Amino acid sequence: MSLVLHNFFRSSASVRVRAALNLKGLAYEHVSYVLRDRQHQSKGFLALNPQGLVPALQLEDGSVLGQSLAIIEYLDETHPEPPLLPSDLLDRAWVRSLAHAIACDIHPVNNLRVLQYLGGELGADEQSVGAWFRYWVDQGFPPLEKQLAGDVRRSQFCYGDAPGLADLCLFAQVANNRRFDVDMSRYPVLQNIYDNCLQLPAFVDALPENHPHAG
Ligand SMILES: N[C@@H](CCC(=O)N[C@@H](CS)C(=O)NCC(=O)O)C(=O)O
Repeated sequence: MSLVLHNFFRSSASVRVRAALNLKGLAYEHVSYVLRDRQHQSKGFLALNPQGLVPALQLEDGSVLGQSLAIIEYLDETHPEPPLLPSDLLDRAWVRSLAHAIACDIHPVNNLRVLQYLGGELGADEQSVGAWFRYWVDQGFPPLEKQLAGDVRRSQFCYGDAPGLADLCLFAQVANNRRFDVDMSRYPVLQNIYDNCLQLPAFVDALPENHPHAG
């Protein structure tokens, strides 16, 4: 059995894992879920991943892993080349801290179920939902921009000249920002890292619009 990625084309947590699999050169199959149709809440998917969130990666032995960062770190530990985290322990923690600033502090408040709750139960109109999304990005991105602008370890990517865990999270977030008209001119360092990711097929192939089941 090959690797199977349960995912949704537009999901940014899925984009992170797709790019990681691509960087590692690992082949995988897609099973796609349309989140707006609540396919990720189906009995079948909940049996695989009781958290009911995508992505989930089904391994060769049939076991299933949820949570994109756990999946990426598992892939990095089982397929160490190219590494997605630095070898130095302090630098590893630094890269994780950048990744978590996005994956733990920005992404969760802008997740589909949060936006749906705002637009549904709380009656927010489309404009307000967009403003909410931008507000939380604009809370999280300025400190990230400042941290990376002042860090000598940054080069083409968040850490050095090869992409890693933090770039996967940044790339997915910036790609998602496009849907909500986030003003990226405020974040030249982050935009530059995103642009550098776009030079690599591993990232381009992971974009929502290049997903085999996009639409
Ligand atoms: N912390 C999780 C987040 C996963 C997550 O929230 N995925 C979103 C798509 S990006 C999802 O499944 N949303 C479904 C929903 O909001 O109902 C991870 O990193 O994998």
